[in-house]
Amino acid sequence: MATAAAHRTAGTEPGEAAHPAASSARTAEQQTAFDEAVAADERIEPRDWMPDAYRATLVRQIAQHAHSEIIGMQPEANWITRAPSLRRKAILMAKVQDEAGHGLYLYSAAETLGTSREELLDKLHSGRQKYSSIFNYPTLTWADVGAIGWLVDGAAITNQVPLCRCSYGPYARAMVRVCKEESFHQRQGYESLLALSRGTEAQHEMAQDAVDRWWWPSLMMFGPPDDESSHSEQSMTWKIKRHSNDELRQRFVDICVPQAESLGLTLPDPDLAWNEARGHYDFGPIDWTEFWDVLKGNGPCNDQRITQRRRAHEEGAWVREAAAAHAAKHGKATA
Ligand code: BYC
Repeated sequence: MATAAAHRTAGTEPGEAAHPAASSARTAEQQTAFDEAVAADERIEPRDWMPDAYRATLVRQIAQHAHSEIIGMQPEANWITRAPSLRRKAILMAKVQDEAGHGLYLYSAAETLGTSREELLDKLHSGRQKYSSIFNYPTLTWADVGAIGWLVDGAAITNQVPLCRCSYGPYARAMVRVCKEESFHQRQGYESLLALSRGTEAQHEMAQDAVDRWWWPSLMMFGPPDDESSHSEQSMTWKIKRHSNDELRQRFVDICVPQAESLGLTLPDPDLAWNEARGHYDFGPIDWTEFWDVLKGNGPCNDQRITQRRRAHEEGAWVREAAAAHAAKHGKATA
């Protein structure tokens, strides 16, 4: 808790006059305490006072993140029934289940900001909130499951490890567990791709084709370039984000190039080259028109993903009702 905790706690003190001047002085004090806590790298907790825009930004980002986790189950679940062995099937089922768990941690984190899960899901289903662009691409072959693990989970970890130090406590803590699981996912994707790459010629080609299709969309996951990122500057001041989109994208490229070499696969970018002066790999231009188009709903699978999500929600209504009835009955019995 911050040294200035007393000022940060939300609400009016008992007996405090609701006079406009007194109230605006109190808000200024709370704002100062909030700024000091962020500057001192302390965590902001649900009961602490926070600016409305900080709360709204967190709800937007955490909701988008939670939605990505549960929509991300779809392209992978597509291959559960066709996994090439019982071992691969068991691993994939566990991974898809983990993504549902990540969604739950994140919806819970968003609920601490005073917004209900129903409201967030309603906004997802009606297109008022987004999910990650990456999940609007299809999983065409078994190798796509490996490519998602290696590249998509790899990009997710690169983005999410700094979020473990996010200024908002519940989000930061949820990220710690998510990152541990994501790093396991990344390794299993790498191992699965390696097996294909070292397999028959056809398997090697399948792995290469998957990497060719997932590479550029994975780079887009980090969001638009810094000069087009509307939220980055403010989110970095609030220490919600610790690094800019371009910084994290570069970090990811630097990690992937040697990994691709070890896999015996190539990355589909003729401009990839080590730049001694920068100490980083240079890479070619990203097709941002494609990114914005996918965000507008025109990606290959946008309609399919949201239709399937709405259907799953409707078909699961009886489970939610049964759980609520059980909780009410149990509550009565306890009383
Ligand atoms: N996709 O100002 P910017 C996973 C939007 S789950 C869609 O840079 P910000 C996994 C952005 O919302 C991966 N939209 O935004 C799951 C904004 O639009 P609005 C999900 C995007 O928030 C299952 C506009 O573009 N990870 O890995 O500062 C299986 C301007 O952008 C995207 C997270 O959600 C995108 N890629 O930065 C396997 C991580 N990028 O809202 C794996 C948490 C940008 O103004 N989120 N937009 O209409 C973040 O770190 C940040 O929100 C972002 C974007 C870096 C993604």
